[in-house]
Amino acid sequence: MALCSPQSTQGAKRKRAPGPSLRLLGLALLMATSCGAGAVQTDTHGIHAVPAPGPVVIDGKLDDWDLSGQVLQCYDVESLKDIYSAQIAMMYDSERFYVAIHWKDPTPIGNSHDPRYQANKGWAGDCVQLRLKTDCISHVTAWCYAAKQEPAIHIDYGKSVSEPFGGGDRLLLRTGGWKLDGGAEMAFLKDAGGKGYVQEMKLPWKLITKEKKYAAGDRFSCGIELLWGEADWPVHRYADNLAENASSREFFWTAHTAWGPVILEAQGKLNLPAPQWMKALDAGAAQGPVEIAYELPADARVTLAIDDANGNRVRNLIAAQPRKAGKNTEKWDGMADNNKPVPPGD
Ligand SMILES: [Ca+2]
Ligand SMILES: [Ca+2]
Repeated sequence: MALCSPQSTQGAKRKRAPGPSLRLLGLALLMATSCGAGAVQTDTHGIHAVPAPGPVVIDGKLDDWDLSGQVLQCYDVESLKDIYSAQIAMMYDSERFYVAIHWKDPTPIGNSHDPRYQANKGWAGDCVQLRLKTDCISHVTAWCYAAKQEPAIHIDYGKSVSEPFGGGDRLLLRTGGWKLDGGAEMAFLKDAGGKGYVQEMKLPWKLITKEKKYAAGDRFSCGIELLWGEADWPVHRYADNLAENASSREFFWTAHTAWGPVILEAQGKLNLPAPQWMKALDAGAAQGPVEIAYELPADARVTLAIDDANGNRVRNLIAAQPRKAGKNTEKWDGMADNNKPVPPGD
C-alpha cells in the first residue's frame, strides 16, 4: 500500500566536499521511506463472513454476533478514526446475509430523507451503500429516516452481472418495528456517548441473488460505500473493500470489477492477521531512517549537511568522512542537531 504520495525533495540538501580535488558532480538524492505526512487509509481487500452462531435478533445490539471477521474502514485512520469511520462485520446462514456497521459519527443517524418521497436520495445523508455482485448485481442503499426513526432500504438491480444498472428497483418500507418488506430487518442504536451508532441488517438471500444458493466456501463481491451527511449532500464518503488488484475508488458505483470479495467462512471465531493499515501506522510511528544516496566520481572525503526549505541548517550529518568512489548511501534518522525530530516536509 502506498503510504503517501511522492514527497517532493523540498528542503535543499546541501553537500560540500572539502579539499582541492574533491568535486561532487550530479549528486542523486533519494528520499526513501519515512513520510509521516501521508494519510493512512484502510485498504480492505476481502471481508470474511462467518456463520451466524445462533439466532440473530435485529435490535442494534451486537451481543448475538461473532465479530471475529470485523474490519475497520476509514479514509485516514490517524485523523478520522473517531469521527468518520466504520467497523464492518458480516455473517450468514442458509436464508439470510447479515451486515453490522458500527459507525463513528459526531451526528449519529442524521438522514432526513423520507423513503416514501425521496427513495432515490437516501445516499445523501448518513447511510451505507452495499454494491453486491452475487449471481446478480444489487445496490442496497440502507438508512434510517431520522424524523420517524424508521429503517428504509432501496435496492437498484443490475440488468445483468456485467450491466450494473437497468434491472429495476425495489423499495423496502417498514412493516413494523425494525421489520421491512421482503423479510428484511434493520435496526439502529446510538452509542451511549452519542458519537456513533450501530446499524444491524438482515437481508434474505432472495433479495440479493437470482438463483444461486450461497453456502460456506462461496464468495461474491461487495463494494462498500459509507456516507455521512445531515442535509442534502454527503459531507464525507469512503469506499472500501476492493478487488485484489484494484486500487481506484473512482466511479465505484458502476466499477463492479473493483468491488472486493466477501468470503463465506465455514467456521467462525476467526483469527485474522493484523490489517495493513495497522502495520503502516506502526511503521510511521517508528520513523525509519531516510536514505540519502549519491555517487562519487573518485574516492573523497564527504561532508553532508541537511538544511530546511529556508536554508537553515538543521543537521550536520557527516564531516569530512572518507568515502569510496561510486554509489554511497548515508542514513539520517530524521533528527536535528538539537536532538529533536524534524517535522515531515521540512
Ligand atoms: Ca442483535
Ligand atoms: Ca451524521
